[in-house]
Amino acid sequence: MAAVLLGAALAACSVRVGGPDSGPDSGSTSGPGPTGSVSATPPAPAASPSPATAPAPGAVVIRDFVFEPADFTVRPGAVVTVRNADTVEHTLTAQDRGFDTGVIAPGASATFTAPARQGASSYLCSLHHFMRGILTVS
Ligand SMILES: [Cu+2]
Repeated sequence: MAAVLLGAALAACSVRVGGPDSGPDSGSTSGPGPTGSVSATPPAPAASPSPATAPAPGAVVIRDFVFEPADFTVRPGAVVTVRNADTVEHTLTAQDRGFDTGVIAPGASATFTAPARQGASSYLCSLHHFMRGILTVS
């Protein structure tokens, strides 16, 4: 550690970036060395992807007879996960039957494949027709 600090201090001194307190030039630096203007900062690690704690885009949760979110957008042909967080069975079914999760048991999840064509599709729960939403493929 001390060698690293000394090397950094010497390098800073050689390029004349060091501050006025560059310390003695001998190798007997006692105590904390010069702290100012150490340009040898370690390279920052590559940006790591943030952990996906929130529901990923394309994930739908059914709760209290409501699709959350009811209106959402996915890529063409995306596989969308639907989780039933309710206490009764639900489905997520396109009105034109272009996609359908089938019956999802309480606490279970299912997937469907979004249409390959861009556009908006109305969907509902085939068991509770008042549950509605719009899937947009874009
Ligand atoms: Cu339902």
